[in-house]
Amino acid sequence: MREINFDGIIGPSHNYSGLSLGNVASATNRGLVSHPRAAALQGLAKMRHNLRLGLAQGILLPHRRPDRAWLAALGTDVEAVPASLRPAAFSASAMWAANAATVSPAPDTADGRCHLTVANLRTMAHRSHEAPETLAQLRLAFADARAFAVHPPVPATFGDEGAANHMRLCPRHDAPGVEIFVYGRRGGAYPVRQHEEASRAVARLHGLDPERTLFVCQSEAAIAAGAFHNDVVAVANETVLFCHEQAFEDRPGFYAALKRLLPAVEIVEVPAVAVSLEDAIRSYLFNAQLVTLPDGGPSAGLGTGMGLILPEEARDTPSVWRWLEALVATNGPIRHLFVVDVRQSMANGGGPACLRLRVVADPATVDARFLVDEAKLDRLAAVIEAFWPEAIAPDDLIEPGLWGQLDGARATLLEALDLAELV
Ligand code: SUG
Repeated sequence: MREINFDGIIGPSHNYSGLSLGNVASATNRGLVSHPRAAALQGLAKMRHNLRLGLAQGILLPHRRPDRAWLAALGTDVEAVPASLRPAAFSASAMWAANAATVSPAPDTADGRCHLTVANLRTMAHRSHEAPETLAQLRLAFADARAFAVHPPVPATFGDEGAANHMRLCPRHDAPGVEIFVYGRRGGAYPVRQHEEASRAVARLHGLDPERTLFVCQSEAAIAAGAFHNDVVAVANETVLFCHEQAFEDRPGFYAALKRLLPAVEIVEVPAVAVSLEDAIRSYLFNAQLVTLPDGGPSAGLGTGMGLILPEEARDTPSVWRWLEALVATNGPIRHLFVVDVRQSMANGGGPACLRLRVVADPATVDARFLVDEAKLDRLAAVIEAFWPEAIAPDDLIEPGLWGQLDGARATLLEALDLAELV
């Protein structure tokens, strides 16, 4: 059993429509010309980087965009859709796989299976229609019912944003852990996306031990500063919680509960005097992938310990980079910094960790079509090079020629993966 990161392949309709209120990057970059081909290749390069560290890598596929079924349910179609709805029907937001589902690995659950609950993403219109396709993909990838249980979304009355608001701490990935659900109550001028009732429902559906499950309120200050998901201000891996001082509403209460449940926990907290919430959000310091480097794997020369896979924006933000360099010099649990270029996704508020869904499982129990090695990444890159649009300006979304190109690009990718049944 090991951790597998399933990255969302960035779809051919990737564009900047400024759809996410409370997501500073999405609002700031509204109307810019996007580069879907470069975006998807950046995503593949991150996967390749992580494979070369010896990590296990999987993929999730772009959804059908424009989403004609969603438009039909709204009484319209791609020709007649009002301008107010059009960008939502075209969004490539399924790329942010951390919002696909919440995952509880087998060692934590009552029936000893890995449970996944698809997120309803009901707060943002453009994300609210991801769930049916996500469910179809997860049912295929995790079809082995002895190893997995895949649940449909909880009722949309209660907003659920998936793994972006969930953390797991454990002695080792394959040992029972403590699962932490982070919900919001207030967000200043911004919407709260994760509802406490949704978190509690997911924990029940997954058969988690109430004694080893925490429900923690995200701080209003963090949401109001632009941390629309908890994974913008905190990330956990095995025994390490890496977070901003202002991430949680009741910080002492949460830390005390966590230390009681997992005495080995190491809390690496970044003080606001060193890195302001604003710098943390601009740089996506906490949206790094915090990973355990495999013993004896390709990364063996680096020694042991954990590494952070950070966006370039973290290196470009002086307060953040200073703090990180001091962190790795202390020889604590986090020893390595890796920088990847995911600027196209970052400009919509999605960093390295947003792009991946973590699943702890035996890779042999996963449908192999959803797992990648470098040769498969080469094949995917060739399809993207040939079929993904080079650039999209928001006004291009009205062009019928683009719609056909988007359908064809996705169909070609699915065929290359032997996943035509998803077309
Ligand atoms: O839901 N951006 C996404 C970013 C999701 C990041 N995921 C995590 N933090 N796990 C969102 O706000 C912007 C799309 C646009 O504006 O066109 C967007 O949906």
